[in-house]
Amino acid sequence: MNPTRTMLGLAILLLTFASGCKQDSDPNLPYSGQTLQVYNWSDYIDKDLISEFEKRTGAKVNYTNYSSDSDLEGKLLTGGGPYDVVFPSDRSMTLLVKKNLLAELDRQQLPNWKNLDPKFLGRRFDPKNRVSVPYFWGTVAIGIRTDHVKEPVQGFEVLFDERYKGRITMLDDPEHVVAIALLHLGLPMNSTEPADLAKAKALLQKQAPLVQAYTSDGFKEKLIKDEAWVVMGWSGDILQARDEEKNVKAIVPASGTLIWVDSMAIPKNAANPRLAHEFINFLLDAQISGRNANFVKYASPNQAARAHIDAKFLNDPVIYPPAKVLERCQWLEDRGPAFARIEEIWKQIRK
Ligand code: N2P
Repeated sequence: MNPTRTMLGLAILLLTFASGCKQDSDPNLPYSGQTLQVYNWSDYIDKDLISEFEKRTGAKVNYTNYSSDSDLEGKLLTGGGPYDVVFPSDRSMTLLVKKNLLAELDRQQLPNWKNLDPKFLGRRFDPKNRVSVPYFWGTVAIGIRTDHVKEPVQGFEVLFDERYKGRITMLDDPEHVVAIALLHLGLPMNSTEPADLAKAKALLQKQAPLVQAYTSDGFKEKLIKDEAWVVMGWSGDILQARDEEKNVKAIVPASGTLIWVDSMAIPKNAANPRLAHEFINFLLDAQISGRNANFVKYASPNQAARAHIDAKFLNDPVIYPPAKVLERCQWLEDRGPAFARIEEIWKQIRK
């Protein structure tokens, strides 16, 4: 065998090996070689923060997304993942607490807890915050393309306007869609009364031919690309679209809408709860949390982060609606077995 060629082969092998090693984290970092499984809503973090966390800790973050409460609930109820950190909505929290699927938090490992605004602690779904840490809050809002929708939009009426046939998108979420139909009809948003639900169903069935898509993670792109002109979406995602396309406008109906808060939580079957605490604590850091809020454009429950949030966002009524609008907003409740009635409506609309 030609010795020069053997040497060359060896050198290439060594180089490949060395460059492979370079990608590994510094072994002196505290979590080097460990992996964190994070399962979050789509478009709901400044991705740079993930690499920042990896750089600081040496851990590798395996970051995956979902786009509805039921995706997350389905995974956790069947032992999926396992995930180390998840982001349930207030409505999901009720179920996950009831099913005892979340791990008790260790506040000793969360020194940045002190940054949280007490107003957002002690919610009904977890009165002592044993298992949940507030992440962001927001509303269900309307996004429009002002280059197509010329008349003033007050509230949800535009979602049912025949002129926008084929250009309307709704969230892919039975509870949210039925709630908004009830609100639009002036009925109690959490009603399970068969008569109220029948009216909501009739309205949504009439609307169905106008709807281009039921999507919870696609409306942002559709607005930007001018495929959709009227969307029912999450407030921050619509603002993310507005950032990229000046013809996008976000509207929070002055008559009130659905308000929500999402939490960070650690599932009971998490493989690395210690690193999960580290990640949650990192996201609670005032500066990190401020950076994150500037990116996602949702409202922050982190008081200390406010110093790092751009004034234009703190003063944006779509992100922080004025008190008189907030007092007209409502939280989604766990309807228990009556949820079946909502699922039944959904089946009819989506058939
Ligand atoms: C983020 C969606 C926010 C989730 N893209 C609403 N709970």
